Amino acid sequence: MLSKKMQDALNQQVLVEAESSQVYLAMASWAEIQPGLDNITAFFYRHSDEERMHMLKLIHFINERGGFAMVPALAQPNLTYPSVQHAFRELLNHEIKVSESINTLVDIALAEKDYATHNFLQWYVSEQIEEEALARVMNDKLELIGDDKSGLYLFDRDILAVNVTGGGSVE
Ligand code: OFO
Repeated sequence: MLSKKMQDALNQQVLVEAESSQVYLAMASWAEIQPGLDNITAFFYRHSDEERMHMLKLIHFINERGGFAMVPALAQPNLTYPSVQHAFRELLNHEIKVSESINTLVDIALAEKDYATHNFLQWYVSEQIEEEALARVMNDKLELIGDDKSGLYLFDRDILAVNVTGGGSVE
C-alpha cells in the first residue's frame, strides 16, 4: 500500500512524464513542417510515445499498489524552435529535470521505507541515464555541425539508427 506522500509524489511524476510526451510531440509537429527533417521528426514522435509509456507504467503501478493515479491537466508546450539545435538543447535540459524529479522520488521512497516503489523506480533511474547520455551525444554533434546544412542532412540521416530507450511495452 502506498503512503499518501508516496502516492502524491508518484502522481506528480505522472504529470512530468505526460508533459515530456507533450513537449516531444510539439517538437515532432514543428520538425515535421521543416524541410528535410524526416528522421528527426520520426525520432521526436517516437520519443513522445516512449514518454507516454513511462506515464502509463506509473499509472498502472500506482493503481496496482492500492493508490489512485490521477490523470493531470497539461499546459501547452513550446510550439516552435529557432533551430534544430534549440530543440535538442531543450530536450537535454528537459531530461536533466526529469532525472532530478526521479531522484527526488527515490529519496521519498527510501524515507518512507517503501522498498517496492524504490525497486520499481530503478527502471526509471536507468532509463534517465540512457536518455540523458543520448541527448548529450546529439547536442555535441549538433554543436559541431553549427550552421552547416550538409552536416544537418547527415545528422538527420544518422538519427535513423538511434533507438529511443525504454522499449514500447508497458509491463
Ligand atoms: Fe520518461 O524518460 Fe525521458 O523524460
